Amino acid sequence: MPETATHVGSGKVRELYALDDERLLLVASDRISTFDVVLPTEIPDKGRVLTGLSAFWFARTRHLCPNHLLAVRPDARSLECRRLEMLPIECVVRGYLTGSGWKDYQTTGAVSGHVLPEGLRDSDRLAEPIFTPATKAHTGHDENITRETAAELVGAERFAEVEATSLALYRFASEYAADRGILLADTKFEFGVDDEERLVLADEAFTPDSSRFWPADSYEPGRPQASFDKQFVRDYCESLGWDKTDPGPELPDDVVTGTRARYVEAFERLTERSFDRYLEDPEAVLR
Ligand code: Q0Z
Repeated sequence: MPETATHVGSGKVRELYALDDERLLLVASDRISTFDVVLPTEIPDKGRVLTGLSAFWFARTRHLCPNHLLAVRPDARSLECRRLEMLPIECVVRGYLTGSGWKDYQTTGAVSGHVLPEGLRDSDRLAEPIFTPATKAHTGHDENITRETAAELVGAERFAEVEATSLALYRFASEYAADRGILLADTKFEFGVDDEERLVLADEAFTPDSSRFWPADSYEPGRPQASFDKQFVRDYCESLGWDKTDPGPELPDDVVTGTRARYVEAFERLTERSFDRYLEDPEAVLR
């Protein structure tokens, strides 16, 4: 009998289904967002690239933290996962100062309570990666919170554990990616807790939707960096003078093709596997 999946949630570009009491199905669509708006044009295989990358990183970081991954489905865009009790914070690690971290630093000299040296520029590399937790906003933007506030939300002991684990995961993946020409400027994790109270990495891991991917060869601090995956889309949207409110513009074929190629390039550089091979045998990315 074919199993039934109950829709339980939607992200901007992903869907979540319950398979049973213990298992979820996380499905990555080919939708793309820019300037916080989901565009009407899809990028073919984007969801498969993100699912494959996430699965790859879950497999390769198991020595640092257990994770929720149970299986990659044959469609190459769906992950079967263990259902967990999720922690109510976003766990962000920043190795470079940009985005909301750069914004907070300019206003206050600090990010999530980490007081940083004076004189830093947009996109500067930090001397050490910092853990900058954020709230889970259901509407609008996540807001950076202090480590103290995060510790109140999850408990001091659990906080110490998610901070240390997040930093270890970031150090591992950012070093690996940098060796392959991709800077992971920052990344966002979500953790859950299993029925034995063990901390488990959940959601997605080191995808271009949960991390900033920058091409290492054009990195130049002092300005915003080109995005490894979305830069053609951003440049095209900027060229239109679109006001960045919904609905966004349709993308022309050359922007779609170029963007798909960048996603596939990120997959192939990081996994050192052919993307076509991934589509033929998705679970091979775990080995
Ligand atoms: C993840 C999300 C998405 C909408 C809940 N293993 C898990 N156990 C329990 N809950 C979750 C997970 Cl991953 C969980 N989200 C984020 C993902 C669509 C929301 F694809 N929400």
